Amino acid sequence: MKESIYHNIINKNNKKLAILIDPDKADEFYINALLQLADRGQIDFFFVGGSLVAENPEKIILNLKKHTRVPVILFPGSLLQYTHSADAILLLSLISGRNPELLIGNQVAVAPFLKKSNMEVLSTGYILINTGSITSVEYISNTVPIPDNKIDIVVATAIAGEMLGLKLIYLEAGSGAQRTVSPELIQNVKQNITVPLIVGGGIKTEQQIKNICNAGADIIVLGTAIEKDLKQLIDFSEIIHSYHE
Ligand code: 1GP
Repeated sequence: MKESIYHNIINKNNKKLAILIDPDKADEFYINALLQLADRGQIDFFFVGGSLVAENPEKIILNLKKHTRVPVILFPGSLLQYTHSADAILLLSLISGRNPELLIGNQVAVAPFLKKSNMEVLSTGYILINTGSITSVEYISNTVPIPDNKIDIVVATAIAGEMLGLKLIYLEAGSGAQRTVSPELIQNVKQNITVPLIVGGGIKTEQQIKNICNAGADIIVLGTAIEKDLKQLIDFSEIIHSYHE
């Protein structure tokens, strides 16, 4: 039996890099280049999905799976992005918001499909953080992100997510965010939960990656910065993988 992805996340004392692939933006050239880097151990996970995509992720997921052993994880922005061809799915509950469809409605709709699939289900408390500008995920989800200076609210939300049994907590500034989730916020959340912490949105410099790693993120998600300049991935990956706790 293949080792579970979650088991791998919680049992290895290292930080991991997830590359977010937006099915609408990834051409063949980009995917091939990512596959080569994955081959060399520079990518730990592929997350596939987006807030609003015109293309079902299935084609890209099947292509990735055919060419790499790096786990391919569906990161669905909506039910329309569902496919059972990934290795795992982030079953997101948008716990920073009060939109019942994104808290439990969509999960109920997709549960019978997941039950029949072979995908590993990674239940995830998805927490949107407002770092200054309105992001696609905020607009599309019709929820209010938690302001990044309300540390107590973010921490309480993360604790509640863990208490409800969610296996991962994800602090999301939104794709292309001008500012990342702050290290202070990450540190406060990390000190109050025991489940792995994913952080993403707006991360584009080595210094930001170091700060986010030092603050306690376990999985760092990069999308836009890598789409813009793929070469950076090598250095970014080295920094993330240099951390051993
Ligand atoms: C994943 O939405 C992020 O959490 C990705 O954000 O595209 O800004 O890297 P970027």
